[in-house]
Amino acid sequence: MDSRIKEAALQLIEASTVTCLTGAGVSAESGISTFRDPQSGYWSQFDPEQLASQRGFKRDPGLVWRWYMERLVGSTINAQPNPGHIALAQLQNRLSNFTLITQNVDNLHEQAGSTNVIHLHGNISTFFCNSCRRDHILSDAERTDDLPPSCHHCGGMIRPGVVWFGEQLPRAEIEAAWSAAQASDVMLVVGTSGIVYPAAGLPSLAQEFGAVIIDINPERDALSSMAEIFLQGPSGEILPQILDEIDKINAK
Ligand code: BJW
Ligand code: ZN
Repeated sequence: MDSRIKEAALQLIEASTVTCLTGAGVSAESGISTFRDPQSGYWSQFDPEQLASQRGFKRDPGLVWRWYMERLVGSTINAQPNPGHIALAQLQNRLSNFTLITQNVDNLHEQAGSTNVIHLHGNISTFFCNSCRRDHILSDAERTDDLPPSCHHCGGMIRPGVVWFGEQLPRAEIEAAWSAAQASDVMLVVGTSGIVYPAAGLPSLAQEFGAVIIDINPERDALSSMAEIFLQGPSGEILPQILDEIDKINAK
């Protein structure tokens, strides 16, 4: 493993443009459940279509609302950035042209100090009306309600500012992510199962355009097989080791 950490550090230092794509796994060590882990993942308790889709929201708005409010408290009030988030924020200062793209709806990258983060799937702390799409500021009382609040303008249901299955990703974010992937010399992929498109297509796009893929994940999967460097383990342990190695090389 040591030699692969060194190899990853060297690739990152030598790259002119580095892009990082993160998924739920980077926040797992902050106590936020991933989506597809069989023991603790959200999808082990619920059908994704039932919760993260228009159809699911219309069928049972209360269930979807309570699920998001529980996750809002878990990810914004109770969770802190872990050493993986902190190392990524430090990498931004060490490497040239570093772009961080996340599928996560928490704000832990920003809390760790990362800036200009591209959020492909939105943000769980923002809200808008599912009918007229106007923004909504959530009150404390609304957060603890069993049903979604009503829009002050049209009476429609308020929903979290996240991207559900079947919905378009925000155009500016996906275009920025696409450009960053195509320009990358190295793409660091951290804690994602690589199942959900279009985000899952970014590593292969970067590779087609010549990028070296470094994948960090405790589990082997399709992404680890296509990666030039696979670092098996939790990102909260591996990313700080890469950062240390970069600092050692730079100090020589
Ligand atoms: C660790 C760790 C540790 C654990 N350290 N790692 C092409 C082919 C097939 C289907 C499609 C396609 N293109 C589009 C689709 C349909 C669909 C899709 O992809 N479906 C697939 C399931 C097959 N995509 C969409 O619908 C997207 N929209 C779209 O494409 O629109 C196009 C359109 C065109 C025309 C009209 C209309 C639309 C939208 C996708 C939105 C995804 N939304 C969610 C919910 C967001 C809100 C919320 O948070 O509730 O986003 S789903 C969920 O999955 C969430 C995540 O961001 C996303 C990705 O999950 P992620 O991050 O990879 O998590 P996990 O749990 O899967 O993996 C965690 C990983 O961490 C694992 O590998 C662990 O091993 C690892 N790990 N501990 C490091 N300590
Ligand atoms: Zn409205």
